[in-house]
Amino acid sequence: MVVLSQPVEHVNFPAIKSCNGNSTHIPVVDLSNPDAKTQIVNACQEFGFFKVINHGVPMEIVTKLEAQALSFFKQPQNHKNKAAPFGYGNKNIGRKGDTGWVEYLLFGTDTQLISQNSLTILPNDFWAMVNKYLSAVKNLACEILKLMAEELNLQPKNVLSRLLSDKKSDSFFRINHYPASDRNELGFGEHTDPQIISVIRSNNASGLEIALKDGTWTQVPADPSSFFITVDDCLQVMTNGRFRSVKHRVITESLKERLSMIYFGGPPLSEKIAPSTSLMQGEESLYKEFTWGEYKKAAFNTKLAFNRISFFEKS
Ligand code: GA4
Repeated sequence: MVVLSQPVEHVNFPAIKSCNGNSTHIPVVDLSNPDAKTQIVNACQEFGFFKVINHGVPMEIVTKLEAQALSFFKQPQNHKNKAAPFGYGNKNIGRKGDTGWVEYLLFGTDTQLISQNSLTILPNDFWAMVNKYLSAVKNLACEILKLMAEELNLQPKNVLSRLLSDKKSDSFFRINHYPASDRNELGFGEHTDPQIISVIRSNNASGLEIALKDGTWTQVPADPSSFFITVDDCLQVMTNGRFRSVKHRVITESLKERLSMIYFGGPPLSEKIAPSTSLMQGEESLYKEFTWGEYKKAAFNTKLAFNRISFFEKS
């Protein structure tokens, strides 16, 4: 008999069909390969998504943080609810009524204030590990953005990575826990991420699916030792549509709990986002210029599945 760690409440959760069996080859970028930058750009154009191996992030940090997160999610519901002011959420996503078979912790990457105030619920050890993890994945994201800029001939080389390494970078971190269930569940509905790039790491439970260029969905096989990268809305705009912000969703594998940790690399709020002039070479800009603050405000007031880039497309 399988004992589920969470009470099963299926109210308002319709049965869901995953794209089972439909799996395409997901591009893999080996960061130790001298061709990595070409592989990255090709993957961003074709898929807006790729897996990274030989990434240099110590697995010890990853597994320790994962264990701490799981021990938090195993706490009684009334204890976890006390973490709501510090980013805990259960089944509700965003402000517009979206729901999913997921509980999560979501906070800005500047964790100093929140960690000081939440110590009775989320211990010091947890925050120390979050900070180690964030510094490692931010470095990884910056390395990838540098390689991208190099391959696209953008100057200076840090033109993309500086947006994340800036002290004022508005980046987020999310730990999603999808409890085991007796059936497949819609864990996190289809959406694109609004930021520049996101770095995803999950345990050995599959569930992540991405939409291909032709609109069909494909499963992403789990690989706990690798990271997955998504191209987000701002990067689609900065490349004038060369890169695609990838639509993705999570449909849980039944009977296996899934834990994923996602770093959303965003620019400072005042940063102007527009297609890079050196990429345009005579072509028309597809988008109106905006600041990340303006985009974020508009984006966070939409339903999850909404095409947010459409607000800023030139007609
Ligand atoms: C999707 C990517 C990140 O998880 C997130 C999400 C955010 C939230 O959970 O508050 C949003 C969603 C995400 C985009 C549209 C709005 C805002 C939920 C939602 C319905 C943290 C983010 O940056 O944008």
